[in-house]
Amino acid sequence: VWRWFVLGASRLGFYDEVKELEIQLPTTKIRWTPGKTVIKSILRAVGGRMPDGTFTIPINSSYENLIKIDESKIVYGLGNDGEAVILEGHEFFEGEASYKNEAFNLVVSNKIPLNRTIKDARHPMCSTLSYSSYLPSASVIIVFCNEAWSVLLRTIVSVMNQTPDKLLKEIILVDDFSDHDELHGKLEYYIKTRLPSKVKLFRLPERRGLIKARLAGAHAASADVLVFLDAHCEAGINWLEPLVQRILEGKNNVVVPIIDVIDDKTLEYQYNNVSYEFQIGGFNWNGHYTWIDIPSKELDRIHHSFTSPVRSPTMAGGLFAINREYFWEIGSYDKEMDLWGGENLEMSFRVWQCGGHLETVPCSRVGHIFRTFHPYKFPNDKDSHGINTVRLAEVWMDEYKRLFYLNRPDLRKIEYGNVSERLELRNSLQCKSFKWYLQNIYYDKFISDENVSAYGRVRGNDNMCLDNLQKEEEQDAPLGIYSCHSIIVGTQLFSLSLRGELRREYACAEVLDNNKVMMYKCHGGLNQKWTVTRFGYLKNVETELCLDSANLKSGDTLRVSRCRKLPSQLWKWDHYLET
Ligand code: LR7
Ligand code: MN
Repeated sequence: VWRWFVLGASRLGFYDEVKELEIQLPTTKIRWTPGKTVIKSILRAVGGRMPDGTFTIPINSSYENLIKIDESKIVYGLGNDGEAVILEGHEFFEGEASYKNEAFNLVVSNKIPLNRTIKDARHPMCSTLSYSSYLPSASVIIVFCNEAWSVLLRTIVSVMNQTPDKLLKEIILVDDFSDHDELHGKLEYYIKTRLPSKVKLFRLPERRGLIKARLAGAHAASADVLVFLDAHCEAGINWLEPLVQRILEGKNNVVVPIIDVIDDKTLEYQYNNVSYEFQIGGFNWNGHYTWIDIPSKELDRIHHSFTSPVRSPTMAGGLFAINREYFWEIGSYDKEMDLWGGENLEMSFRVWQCGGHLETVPCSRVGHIFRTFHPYKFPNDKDSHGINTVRLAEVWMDEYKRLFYLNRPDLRKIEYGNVSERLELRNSLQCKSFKWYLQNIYYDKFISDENVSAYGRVRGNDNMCLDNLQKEEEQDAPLGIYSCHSIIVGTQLFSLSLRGELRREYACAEVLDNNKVMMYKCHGGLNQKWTVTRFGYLKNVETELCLDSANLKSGDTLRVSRCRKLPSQLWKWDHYLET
């Protein structure tokens, strides 16, 4: 039981064994119920700890005081130019502890001024571009759920500082039912006293997820263009102009900035100022977004320019700009999608298939704190990403949804609601097929069961199958062996391409000097070529050795050895295709 002593508040006096406490301060109302530690931290911040374990709060505590306390933690100039901040002493440990709640170092963020400077991360050619004098205006929409104060505020302040006043019609904040206390009265107070009136705050009456929150923001918005940002971003130099310029050039251009990394531990603004190379959006057949290199055909199309918009098969989802009318015409979002995930691929496929363009605009850059976990809860542990992805697969992927389900057999029978409205939308917009999208937009995407001679599980001796051993696809990982699963699951899905690759989505099997077999990024080299012989061998063309499971147990790495008709060298695929 905590005991609270409120200085100067004779009306409240000294409490012992408090079950519930409500303190009415001049501008604030603090409610505390046992077990609610958030409030304790506010009291601790405002008041001081007494030797007997009680706390004191000066009665004139107010949002103003709370904000003054925040401001007193800021170190002028710290983190300027996007530089890394490294903590020492007790702050180091506090920072580490904050990471566990926020998925980034909040102590660092609290010390960095909200208006810190960042370097110009753009390619030097970008500063030679000029933009129309009739650029469309923007409503910047930022949704948040339990976002940390200083990071949310820095996002807002950086947008205001980096955007010409004339172009920035409004900043629309949508609170997705946060329960952090400081995001309530204190936020309203801050907006009223510190920010211009074009910053508007809306609140959802219940937790609805980022998709519905963005829809609410879009409904409230009135500028020519909608710009969506996550609530932990920092805008770069001239970030908005090239985005809205591109939308001025074509109403159906949906555009994304280069998303730079703000380091989650030091808040360093990181960018590549050597080659200025960047990646664009792809997807994995398991339904997840991924970064991919720009295909050489696309680089040729833009004549290897550093400033031209690059066609992107998909977008990450959090940071993009779209003409406001076009947003509604093209079907906004699937409003049945819950919480988090999938809406970015849904919009990407929809935009391309229904006649729009999705592009990365390299002269626009925005930093984003990439977090390694979600600092908010998913009610009932709902797999919203999985379910949302099923919805988009059912609506947009046609027969190619088979590859998604092949990788996610667990989602085959999941309850995903009704998609008839979205199918009607697809119909009324007369959108093209997913096959068209794969042939014309994501033309270098590997399709596990097309242009292959075999695919599925690759079964060897003793019911053992080839397996990626859960090692991440894009990393160099061993080709493993594991007991065959009863159905094809992602880790055991392999293809033998017509080019002779023994491969998965990105990685191809190749032989090392020590005869071990590793999965490396496919490069078309001879050591990644394999043939299937009449007996069922998998023979590596360069070494003329055969894949062999002799003396291996579940979880081991495969090897090759001299081909000699051993049972451990025979491999049977689930499916063989006519070639
Ligand atoms: O239930 C929620 N309600 C919310 O309001 C969950 C989240 N949110 C808010 C949250 O506070 C944040 O401002 O929504 C925003 C995005 O959530 P994040 O930051 O937890 O998402 P993310 O950055 O991990 O994930 C990416 O994919 C998401 C899929 O639904 C969204 O599209 C995110 O906007 C998107 N972020 C980016 O594209 C930034 C680049 C990262 C990458 C790749
Ligand atoms: Mn994010």
